[in-house]
Amino acid sequence: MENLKSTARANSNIALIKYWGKKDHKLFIPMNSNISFTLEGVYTTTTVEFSESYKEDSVTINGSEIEGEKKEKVVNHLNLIRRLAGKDMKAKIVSENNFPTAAGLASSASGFAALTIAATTALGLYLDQKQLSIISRQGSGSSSRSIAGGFVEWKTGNTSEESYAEQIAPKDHWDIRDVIAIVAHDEKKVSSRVGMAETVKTCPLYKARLEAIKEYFPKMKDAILAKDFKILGELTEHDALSMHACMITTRPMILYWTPETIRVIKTIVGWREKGIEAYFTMDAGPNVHVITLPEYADEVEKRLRETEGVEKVYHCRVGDGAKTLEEHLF
Ligand code: 2P0
Repeated sequence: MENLKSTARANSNIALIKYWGKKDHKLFIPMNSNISFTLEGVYTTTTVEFSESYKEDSVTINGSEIEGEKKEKVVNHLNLIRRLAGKDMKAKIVSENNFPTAAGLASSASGFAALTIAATTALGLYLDQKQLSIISRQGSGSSSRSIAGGFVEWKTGNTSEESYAEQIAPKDHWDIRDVIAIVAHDEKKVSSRVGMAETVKTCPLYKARLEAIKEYFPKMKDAILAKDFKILGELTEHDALSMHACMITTRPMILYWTPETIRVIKTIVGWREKGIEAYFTMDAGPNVHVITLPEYADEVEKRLRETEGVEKVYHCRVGDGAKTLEEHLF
């Protein structure tokens, strides 16, 4: 009996120029090219085993077997990989996030990147990073960026083959930090997938966002290559505000912020006026990611822990890309 098993680990990532909108919903091709850096230490580990003895796919995340829509996303992704490998065995999947799901950090980026690598490796598909990111992209867009380490660009494109993530600069190029302030841990009311589709359809500001990105995207890339932190920070904040402005002006509105989000944003602006080089960005949720330099990072971490409304703080460096591990979860 054929028995094929592999384990992979992928870090999460934080976008500096965000992905919020698809031009192809089936292929997950983003409206705009986007840029992130991979986050060291916030990761998903996943073991996949294909076997003739399994009658059904099973998916266990953080100790609980999942069903319904969440499972369907995983099974659809496995089907894509099974088709590529020409195999039809069912699989057992066990996955662990090293951060609590309740922490409010997105797990789809690290989760689908780890799943893509574990499942393709288990089925004996030997793929390069570009091919892995094209496959991962179709499970969850942002996961295409977590395949690579360091600073990463996910290109839009007109075909599936053109839309993949690749490294702009390795992690050793520049030591910058993401100090994450967790301010709330409710399950989000609007998923990114549904929310971004509504924004594309109904937001009157969305076209202007895409036009503006065309202009500042190359500037962000240059800032990373030239290690110009001021430009990187200003563009990061501006892009996050542009995305959230589009979310808020979607019908019906998508408002992820809480009063704590705004308190942290204003606090960071205040620190900056006093000489701490730190900039904020937020994803599809209320938590605030504070992008800063190593010389300020410990102070930023300490101050965030003391800030009212902040429940937990993670301090992340630029991380490595996804990789296979020898040790399995089962
Ligand atoms: C990003 N986000 O660039 C942006 C910022 C959320 C806000 O990528 O539909 O979970 O699975 O492709 O990847 C979240 O989107 O959505 C996301 P799907 P995904 O990080």
